[in-house]
Amino acid sequence: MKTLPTNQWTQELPWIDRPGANVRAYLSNKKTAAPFDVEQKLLFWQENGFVVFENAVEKSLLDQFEEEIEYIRTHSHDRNISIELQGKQTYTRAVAPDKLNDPGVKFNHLHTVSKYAAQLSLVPAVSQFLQIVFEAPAAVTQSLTFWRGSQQPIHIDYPFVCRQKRLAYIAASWIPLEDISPEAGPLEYYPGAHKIAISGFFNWGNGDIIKGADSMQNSMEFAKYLEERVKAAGIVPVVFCPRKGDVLIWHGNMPHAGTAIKNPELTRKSYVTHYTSLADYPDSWKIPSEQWDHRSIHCNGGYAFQYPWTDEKDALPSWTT
Ligand SMILES: O=C(O)CCC(=O)C(=O)O
Repeated sequence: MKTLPTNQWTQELPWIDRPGANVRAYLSNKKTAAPFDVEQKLLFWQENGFVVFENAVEKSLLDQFEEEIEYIRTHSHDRNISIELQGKQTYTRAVAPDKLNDPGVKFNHLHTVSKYAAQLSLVPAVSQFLQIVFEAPAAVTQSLTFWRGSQQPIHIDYPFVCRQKRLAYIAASWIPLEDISPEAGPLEYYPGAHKIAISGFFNWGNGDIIKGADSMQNSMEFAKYLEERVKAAGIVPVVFCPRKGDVLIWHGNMPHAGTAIKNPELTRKSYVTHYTSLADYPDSWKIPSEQWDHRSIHCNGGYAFQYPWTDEKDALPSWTT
């Protein structure tokens, strides 16, 4: 049997994932000022592959972000914002305005056009926590805004989100824009399953651990593989029903899924960000440093950049005023 080239993942791990990593010893040599118990959070992350910060996101920022989404809906043809509608990638200008009221609509990469979105990606708890994990500032690679539960099958992010220079330098945050009902198709995740001994490596075909356009295996086969792995390890998922103001951060190798929507009347408004470290941000996505002032957000130690292909005319009022 062919051995998978898993060193893409294992060769350059964040310090906390390296074999024998000792959080207490690591911290004894570092100055880490953060408004949370760094040691407790890091130990929990190392063991479980996620952390939750309660009441860590300003509600006024969440409200401003929601108002800006309302602005997109009412000015949908003024700007070309990337969206997903009924599973298809498209743009606001390409669809009839009333389609944007479809609760299934998903907004892509609002952190590149909305300052509120970028600030949500970089709330203090997340930026500061990831800076310690990555030993470098966190940099946003992508974001997704959901109005309803995704009902996505179980998956791990890195086979899909893999443009960062060192594959294992990846994490995500999940911010509810409202209190999440158990009936609304909440997110679920599998504590401890981020460990390679549990997740293993899925072979997408030809020994590849990343999904490509020509992969021989598909996402459903990946889901089946992960379901078997977590079941064999006796891991049961935690269904995440946070309150507005909370934030979850998960490890790049953490299996997670969108659960079934039990009440289709309910929204499940949420904002997801994927990160790498500034050192691992893809070169081809970089904008010239002289443009950083007006095309990036730097807050709480983290960075969110417009993409080089972002048309500045698409930026929303929060970005331009
Ligand atoms: O929010 C969800 O239901 C799933 C989000 C997700 O899986 C992701 O963005 O990687």
